[in-house]
Amino acid sequence: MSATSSVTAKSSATYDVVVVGAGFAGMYMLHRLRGQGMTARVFEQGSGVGGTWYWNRYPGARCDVESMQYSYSFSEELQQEWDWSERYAPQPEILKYANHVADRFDLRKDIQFDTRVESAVFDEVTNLWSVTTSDGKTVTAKFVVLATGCLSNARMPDIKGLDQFKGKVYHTGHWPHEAVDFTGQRVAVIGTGSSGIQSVPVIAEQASHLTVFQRTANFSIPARNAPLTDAERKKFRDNYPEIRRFAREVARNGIYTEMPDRGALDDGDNERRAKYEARWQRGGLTFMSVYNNLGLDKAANDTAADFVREKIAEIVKDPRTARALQPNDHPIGSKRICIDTDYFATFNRPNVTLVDIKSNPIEEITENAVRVAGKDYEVDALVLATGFDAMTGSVAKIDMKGRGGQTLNQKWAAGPRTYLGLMSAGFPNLFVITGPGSPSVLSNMIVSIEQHVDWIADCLAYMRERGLDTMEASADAEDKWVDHVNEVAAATLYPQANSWYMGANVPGKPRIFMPYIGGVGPYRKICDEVAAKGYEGFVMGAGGSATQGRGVISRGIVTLLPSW
Ligand code: N01
Repeated sequence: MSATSSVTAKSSATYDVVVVGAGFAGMYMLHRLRGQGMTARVFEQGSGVGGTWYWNRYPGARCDVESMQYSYSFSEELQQEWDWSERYAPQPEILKYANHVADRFDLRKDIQFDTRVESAVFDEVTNLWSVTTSDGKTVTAKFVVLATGCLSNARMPDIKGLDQFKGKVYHTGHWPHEAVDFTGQRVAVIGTGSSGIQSVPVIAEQASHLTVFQRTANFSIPARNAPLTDAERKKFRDNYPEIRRFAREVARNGIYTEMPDRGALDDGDNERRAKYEARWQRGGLTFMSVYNNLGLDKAANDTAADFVREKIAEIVKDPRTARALQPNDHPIGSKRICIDTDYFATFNRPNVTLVDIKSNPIEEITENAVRVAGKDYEVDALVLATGFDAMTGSVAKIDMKGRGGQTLNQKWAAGPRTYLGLMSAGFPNLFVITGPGSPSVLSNMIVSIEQHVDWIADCLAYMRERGLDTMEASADAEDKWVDHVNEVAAATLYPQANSWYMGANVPGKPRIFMPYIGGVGPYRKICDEVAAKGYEGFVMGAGGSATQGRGVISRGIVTLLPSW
C-alpha cells in the first residue's frame, strides 16, 4: 500500500484489494478504499451494480425495511438529497438509488461487470492472493474482500420433472430484465417465503388463474405501504444523526424503533392484544418488537403467533384455506418474518387456489402441469420462489484456497467457521462482509454492511501505518467466537425452525445457526473493542514474522446479549 502503488498496480494488474461483488457492500467498500488511496478492483458477475436488487426483479419485490432507513448513512449529502417515494421502496427504485450512488461517487471505473470470480489462491511466499476470473484473466491482490451477499445464490428446487416443463420457468431470485406479463396465463408459484408472499398478490391480479404450492405456511405482517409525504421525509432527515446512531448502537436489528421494556406475559390479555393490534395496524417488521422476549420464551411467542393466526382466520373467508395458511410448526419470527401487501386476502379471489404440499409433496412436474396426489394442476408458467443457498452459497462457488492449499469449502464442510464473521483462520487477508457469524441477515443489511466496511477499511489503514502485510484470525479466537455464536443462538427459539438461517432449506447442508444473534449494537461494541485492543484475536505479520493481538476474546461477552 505504498504511495506509488496505484500507478504500478494497474499496469501489472496487482491491486491492494480485490472486492468480489458490486452490491451495496462492494460499492461502499470501493468508496472507502479509494478514499484511503488504495488501489482496488471490483468484479461483478451482473451487468450492473445493486447486487440483490439487480437480480430480484420479481413482481412485487420491495424492501421490508423502511426506505428512509434502508439507505447509506456514510454521506450526509446523499442521505439529504435522495427522495424515497414510498414507505417501502420498490425494487426498481432501490436499483435506481444504487446506480445513483455508483454515478455520484464515480465508482464504475473500478468495477468490471459481467465477470465472475472463479478462484482465489493465497501464495504463502509472496503473501498475495491470485484471483482468476471468468474472462480467463488472473490478477493479484494483497487483500480480498468478499462482498458476495448473503442471499445471492438462487436455489433451484430438486423436483422431479422440472426440466420437462414446456412453459416458462422463472426463479424470483434470477428474474428476467424484460417485463414479464402473466395476463391470461395459468401460473404456479412454488414457495411461500418473503419472495412468494410478495409476488403472489401481484401475479394474482394478472394471471387467469394462480395456484400457490405451499410447503410451509409462513407468518406475515401487513406492510401498510404508502407514499411518503414531504413532512415524513423531512422528519427523518432532520433527525438522521439520532436515528442512525440508534440503529447502529442501540437497536438489536439495526432499525430505529421503540425498544420494548417488558415481556409478553407481563401484560394481561386485553392489554397485550391491544398492543399487537396497534402494531398490526402500523405494519412492518417492528411487530416482533412489541415485547422483549418473543424470540426467547415459547409461551410469550405463542401469544404473538396466536394473534397472527387469528388475523389469518379473520381475513381468509374459506375456513379450510385459512387453516392451511396458519403456520403452526415454528415459533413466529424464528423464520424470517414476512411483510406483505394483501397476501392473505389474495386467497379470497376466485382465480387463486392454495395447494398444501406439506402432507402431499409435489410428485412431479410434467410438460404442462404440477402433479400433487395424482392430480394435475395445469399451468402455462412456473414461478419458483424457492429461496437461496444462503450466507455460504455464493462464497462456496468460488474456489478459495488458503494456507496449505486448504479450500474454504473443506474448512466449512461441517458449517461456516469465522472470527466475528469477518475472517476465517487459515485464510490470511481475506475478509467477508456480513459473513456467517455476524448479525448480517438478522439486521438492516445496510447498517451491518457499513459497519463491516468501516471496520475493514480502518483495519487496513492500521496495518499500513505499521507496515504490516498479513492478518488472519487465530484458530483459538475463532473457536471461541463460533462457540459464542452457537451459545447465543441456543438461548433463543430460532434453532427450532427449519429455516435458511439454519441451512435447513438445502439438502445435505450442515444445520448450524449461521448469523450472530447477539444484536448489532453489542456486536459493534465487540468489534470496536477488538480493534481498540490491537485487533485482539487476530494474528498480524510483516515480512514473514507474525504477532498475535493481545490475547483472545473473552467468554464474558455472552453477557452482552441484550434482552429482546
Ligand atoms: O426464500 P425462502 P425467499 N418444494 O427460503 C419453499 C430475503 N428477502 O426467496 O419453508 C416446495 O424464505 C420453502 O418451503 P419450506 C429475506 O431475508 C427479502 O422467499 O422450506 N417448496 C419456502 O416456502 C428472506 O427470508 C425480501 O418448507 C419449496 C420457499 O420455497 C430471504 O430473502 C424479499 C422447495 C422459500 O422461501 C429468502 O426469501 C424477498 C421445494 N423443493 C426475500 N424448496 C424483502 O426485503 C423450497 N421451497 C421483502
